[in-house]
Amino acid sequence: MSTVNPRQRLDVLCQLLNDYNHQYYVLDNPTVPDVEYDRLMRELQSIEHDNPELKVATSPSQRVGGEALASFSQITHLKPMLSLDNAFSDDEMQNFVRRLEERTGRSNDVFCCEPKLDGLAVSLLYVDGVLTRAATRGDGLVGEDITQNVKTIKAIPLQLRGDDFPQRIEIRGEVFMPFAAFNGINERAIAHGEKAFANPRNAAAGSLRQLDSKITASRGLSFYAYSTGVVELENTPMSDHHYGQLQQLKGWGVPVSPEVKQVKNLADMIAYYQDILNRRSELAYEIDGVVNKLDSIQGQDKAGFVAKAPRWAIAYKFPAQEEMTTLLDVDFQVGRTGSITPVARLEPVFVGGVTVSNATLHNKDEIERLGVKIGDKVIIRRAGDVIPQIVSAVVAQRPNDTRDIEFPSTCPECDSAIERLEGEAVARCIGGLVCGAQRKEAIKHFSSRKAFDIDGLGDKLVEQLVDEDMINTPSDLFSLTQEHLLTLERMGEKKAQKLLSALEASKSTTLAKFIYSLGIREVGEATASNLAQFFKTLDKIKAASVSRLTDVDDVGEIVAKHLYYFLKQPHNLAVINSLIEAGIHWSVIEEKDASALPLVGQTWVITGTLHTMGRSEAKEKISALGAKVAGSVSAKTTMLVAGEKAGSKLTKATELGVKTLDEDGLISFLAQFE
Ligand code: I6G
Repeated sequence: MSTVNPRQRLDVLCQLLNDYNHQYYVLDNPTVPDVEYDRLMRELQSIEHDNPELKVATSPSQRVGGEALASFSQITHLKPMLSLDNAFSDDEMQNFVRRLEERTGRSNDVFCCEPKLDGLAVSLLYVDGVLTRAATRGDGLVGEDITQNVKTIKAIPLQLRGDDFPQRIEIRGEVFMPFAAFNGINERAIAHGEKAFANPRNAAAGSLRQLDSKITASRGLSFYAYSTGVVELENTPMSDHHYGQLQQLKGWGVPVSPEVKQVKNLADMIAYYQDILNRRSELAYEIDGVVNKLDSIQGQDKAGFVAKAPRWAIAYKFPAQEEMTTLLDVDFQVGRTGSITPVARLEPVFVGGVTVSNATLHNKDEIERLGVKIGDKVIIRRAGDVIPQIVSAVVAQRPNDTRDIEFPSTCPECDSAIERLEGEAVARCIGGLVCGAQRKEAIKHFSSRKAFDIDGLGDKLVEQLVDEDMINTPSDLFSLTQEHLLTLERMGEKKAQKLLSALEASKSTTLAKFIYSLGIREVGEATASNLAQFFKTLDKIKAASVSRLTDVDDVGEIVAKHLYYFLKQPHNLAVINSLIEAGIHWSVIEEKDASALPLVGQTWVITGTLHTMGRSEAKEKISALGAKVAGSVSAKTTMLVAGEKAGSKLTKATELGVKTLDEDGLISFLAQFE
């Protein structure tokens, strides 16, 4: 039997874990799934636990955090950490270039541009390649010692790579929290009735300033370097250009933004700003502008500094994404599943390029957390495509005549009771289909594109039909006649005929779409498709127990219970039966030898717009080849189909190293099986 030498195994593990981090954070090319990284980390920790004398300061096990501190000590920066001047228009950028040229007497200089991350500036000191000290910016002269916390950030190397780095080098950059980590933390906080972070910057700051570094370790922080501070060169000359220095940092294993670009002149800087602004919502992290720097270090020295900012750099800021306005009122909306959502009605305000007059207040806990009252001045925030949020109430400017927000005790639509189950943040109307709002939402969902896709049946028409008592359930749609429709306002013969034809055409569907269209809680497209593939018939799904339902991919205990109870309710069964009586049908799913299908065992995800076949068709084709089609990207995803305007899923897939196919790629891929 061969015995593994712990020293040798420890070296191998350290090397592997450092390489995996480097591939992920610096080369943007992950090679192993998280589970494998975690397994190797546990093995390393176990060897270090049994052989404490082998543990070194640069061990990747430092990433998990250590003993909590009583307080942070202070660190005086070796060189002040400056701030940046801002520009808010092309004219201000033009002034920046003009002043710079006047000052340096140089023209035709190259600039270096990169996104301005909305995080926290930190200074990292490496001595002989080892991360020795890390500090916050503080007031620019004195910061806090956050070495233990920074060591938990996987993007930051504990040891520089190669052997040509300076003996002492201070690296400066931004610690930030990617949206994926931010959303996860906030979703968990809200679900547990805890305080959510207002934005990724606050979340990054709160996570970095934790006395217990284990908390920092759990927060998914990341880092990009943007400059050097003090450098003691020894025999390693740093590049005489900023861009070149960033490439050197990258070579030593320090992550640098992949968006860094050298440009020739003012027009290029403005074009760069526009390009990044256009792609802002595709980035995996929050930015608030771009930073432009004179690329030549000699030129920078000539330009010098004014007050606390360099004359050779400027932040060209994006239009504000936060604005102040007044909370006029709060309405309570009832969703398809009875969820009651407070919606803030606001004095219209222009934020980040659009006029906002509504914002979500999520739930009762959130209203209490914000301590907001009707009539208050509030700060509104809009980030990417996220629904506008109220960040805070401006209590200092509270008028005398504000009113408390009263959460209703009965449904504002149907007066049924409202219940809030234990452990849930959401309150719900228990009225089911008795509730007009739920009826409307259920029918809108039923006729939506991914469900029955009924052309000409828009939200307004559904509301009209329900308000006129012409339909109560989705199955009533199929009893509509030309005479009924013609009694509606703004309904002509042609329009009525078109709608009736669309209803007729929609009768031929698939079992997956049928299940999805029923609007069962937590049963999205992917789950509906998995259920159809697994059970093959509706009768088998109806007969399945909760435990049998959990045998289906993606179906956990909660989803199984929602399904089970939905399919036991007599009024739901009545709707299903009348739909089938109205002629809804789907083709029989054949019992194929599933193990013989080419994509069996694979998990695919589809995102973005697919112009040729549409997402539903793509999904059916991929499922028919044996793959599971899931709704979210994880390390287990085999392939991401990324159509046009693919957003966060594509970013995540890239981060995780998941393979991707664009629409053309998918079409050629599927062609081989036709
Ligand atoms: O606060 C900053 C953010 C980004 C910076 C900065 C930066 O470069 C991309 N660069 C400098 C030189 C300074 N602050 C002082």
